[in-house]
Amino acid sequence: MIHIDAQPYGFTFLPASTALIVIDMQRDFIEPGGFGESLGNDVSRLAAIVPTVAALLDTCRRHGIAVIHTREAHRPDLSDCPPAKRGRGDAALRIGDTGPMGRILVAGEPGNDILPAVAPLPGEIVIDKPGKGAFYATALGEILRLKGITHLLFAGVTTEVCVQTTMREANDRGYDCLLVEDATASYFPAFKAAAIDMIVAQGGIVGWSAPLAALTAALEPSKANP
Ligand code: TIU
Repeated sequence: MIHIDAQPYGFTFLPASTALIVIDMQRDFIEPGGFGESLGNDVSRLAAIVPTVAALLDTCRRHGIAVIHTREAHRPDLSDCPPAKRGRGDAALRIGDTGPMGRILVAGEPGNDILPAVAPLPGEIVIDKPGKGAFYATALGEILRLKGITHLLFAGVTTEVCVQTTMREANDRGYDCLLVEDATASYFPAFKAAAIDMIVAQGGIVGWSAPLAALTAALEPSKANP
């Protein structure tokens, strides 16, 4: 058993029954010209976590923790994009419109790719999801069940939208969930802080939170205490 020093109390898991879910580390959210910027956000803040997510991926891969990536991605014909989602707000570029990185939030377009620094390795599962939560209208639940996964680690963007929505979906499905707090980011720092507070409040009503260093110290104690 691995024990992580976490909020609101220790998080205990077995690597063989744990998966890392990396949420939506896509150009559409992290680079100018994509969906995130079309919503009026300053996307520069999100790029800061890329090295931490890359280090988290490396740690999990070396310790036999399954890695699953998600992308917020719609079919080219937008048949899986509710009109209410496409119509929300007053964006100049909407989902499906053509921007500098191709069609906004559409599968297969350059902007929909995961950033090379945190790209999936061959054999790692990639879930395309039409919603904010990764369980809605995807095979994620079935894939986790078949793999015998009971514990989930979360990273990616944005903390209070797709990451928190997926953690809440997972929590209701009976998974123990830990947010790697420096491997997630929001366009709004106050929202990230509030999301973490909400997750760990009330004895971990949604789950746990800890920095990557706490996970690394637990998995590689000899490196933490040379
Ligand atoms: N807008 C925003 O903060 N996020 C999203 O629309 N999707 C994800 O969080 N991936």
